[in-house]
Amino acid sequence: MKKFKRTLVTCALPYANGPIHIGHLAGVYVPADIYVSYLRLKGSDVKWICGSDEHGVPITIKARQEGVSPQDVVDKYHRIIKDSFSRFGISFDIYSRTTSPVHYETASAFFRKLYDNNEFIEKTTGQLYDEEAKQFLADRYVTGTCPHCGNEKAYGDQCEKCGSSLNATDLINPRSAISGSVPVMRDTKHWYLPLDKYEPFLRKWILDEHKEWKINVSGQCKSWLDQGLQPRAVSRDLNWGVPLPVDGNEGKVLYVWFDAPIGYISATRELTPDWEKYWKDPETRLIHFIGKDNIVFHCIIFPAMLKAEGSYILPDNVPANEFLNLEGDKISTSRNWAVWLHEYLADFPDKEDVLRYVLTANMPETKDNDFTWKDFQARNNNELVAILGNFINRALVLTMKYTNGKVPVAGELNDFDRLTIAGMGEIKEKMEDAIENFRFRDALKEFMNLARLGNKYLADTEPWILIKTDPARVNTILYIALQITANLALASEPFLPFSSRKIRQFLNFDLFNWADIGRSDLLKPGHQINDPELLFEKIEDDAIEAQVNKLLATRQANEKPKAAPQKDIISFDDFTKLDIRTGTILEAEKVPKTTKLLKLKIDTGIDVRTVVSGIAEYFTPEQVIGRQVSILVNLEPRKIKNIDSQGMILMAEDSNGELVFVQPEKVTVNGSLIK
Ligand code: B3M
Ligand code: ZN
Repeated sequence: MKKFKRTLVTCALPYANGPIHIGHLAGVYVPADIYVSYLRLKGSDVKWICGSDEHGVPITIKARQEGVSPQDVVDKYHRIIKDSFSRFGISFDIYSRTTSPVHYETASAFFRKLYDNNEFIEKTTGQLYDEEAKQFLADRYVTGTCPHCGNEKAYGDQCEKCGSSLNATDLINPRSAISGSVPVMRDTKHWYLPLDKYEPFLRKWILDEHKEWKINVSGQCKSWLDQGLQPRAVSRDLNWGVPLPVDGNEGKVLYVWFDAPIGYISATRELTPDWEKYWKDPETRLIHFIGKDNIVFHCIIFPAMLKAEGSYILPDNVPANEFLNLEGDKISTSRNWAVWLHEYLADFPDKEDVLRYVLTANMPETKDNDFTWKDFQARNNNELVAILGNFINRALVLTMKYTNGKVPVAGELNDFDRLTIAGMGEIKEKMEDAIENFRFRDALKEFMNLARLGNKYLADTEPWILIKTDPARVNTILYIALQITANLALASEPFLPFSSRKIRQFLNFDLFNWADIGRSDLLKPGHQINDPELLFEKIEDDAIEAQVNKLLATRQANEKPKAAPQKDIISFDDFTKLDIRTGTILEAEKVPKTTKLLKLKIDTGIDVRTVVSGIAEYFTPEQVIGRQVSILVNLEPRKIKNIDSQGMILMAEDSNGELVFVQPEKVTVNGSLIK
């Protein structure tokens, strides 16, 4: 593999429309943290970039749901995300955001350069438009059936089930995610990146020049390339995003997947004046850590953008992970089916490394995998406590007991001693190979083999027995056990940074180079260690039951259908136009040749009038005669099945679609004003 002078690592920019969950961590951020930490320990020149992805339709949908502005949404979740990453030890060099001024400037300039070089195809085409919401529907504003796999919940830009990237007009039976209505086609102009023009280059670059990429990544790229790449719109009719830097196009913004990857560049600009060294010098190795649903954007679209711009390097590897599921079900923000990082940190204080360990041990590196709370408890108790914690504790407690915490002088080493020391070096090589090839589960297993090596060494030499007869031999054994402990302090840093810090504190040791792993002279004779504490504690059943019950409650809540999203905000003046009164149903009969309609005669207190109401599937005429109801009396009269209907009675439709009357809690004089 080519030797590079420096490495630039990026992580997918999480949408700032919700917190971070374990799927994000296992898919993207923990693997990247292990990798960057390893490079730092080796003394490499590495920069690690991330930030919040703050544009795009998911943000505006969340804002609509919460009745706030998109900026309010991103400000809230940017803060939650950034804080939880930091508290979990995810050590980016910068965590920026795509509403930053530097990003707007960088993304606009990037687009403008391609525009000025006539890289884009300008096209006016029919786009889906919601006449109720008076808005074009792009990306997640429209859902429908995926033309490739039949998933009925595909989005306008992507199908999460088969990973296909889509244009909204590809969807079968599209529906507006805003009003639920069937969209119409309306012409609008957009700018398209001619991906087809870059197909030969991309095919050669990915399939010939990067055969080392993970098969799940190159496989997905190959299927897109084989389907034939189409020009892709990189602008949108939205009022939230980086404004299109072309005069006369107010109301148009850059497509979020055009601007977001440029966020890596703008964040690097914020981080260092040397940013061009990291983005334009071929001596830099660029690596994107992402989840599999982002492969097309990082291996096809962004590289095509970079190629078109002409001055940037391309990613050298994109080690995308697959998905992590939770208790056998897909993690879902909308269904709240997740273990949220900020909630985990609150429920399990000082156990950051337990989650890091379990997510690494279950990392979905080549196929989807599952997180269960039972497995979380088992790995903590049977591996972290029983193997790693047990060895560290025994080595340190025995040293406190037999040498008052001083590293003893070692006597003559025997074959077993030498074999054990050699084992440390072998394990180090296997860890390095695994990390450098993005196999973090294997790397963690090798790390734990280092702890197993220590446990075996103590079990086979039994210093607690020898102490009675051969204290000099015990000194040698403790000396080696302490060197293994120091090696574990170093080797644990990428995987378990919080524990690494604790072990170094116990050892009163702050050496910090990967190259020193494998050495058996890290702690010098006479060095004084500190009083040890337990590195891990058992997790009891009740803590796990509480988490499982929390998920069960979530599942039950999900089974209860959700209330429809709030409609657009109206003014008080709008509300005062409604004239709603109490009224009594005097007569009722079914409307012939219909199943849903009743013809009602209602005393409104103002007059007696006819109203046609769609309640026949829920009430018989007999059930409604004499009932007092709420009636909107100043609704424009409508002819329904040739009957003049003057007004509307108010019904409440629950989430099962059942209708119930909205009526005063006790009988009032007809015509009483409802306000
Ligand atoms: N915001 C993450 C996602 O698709 C997306 C990544 C952008 S990386 C430039 O969930
Ligand atoms: Zn699909």
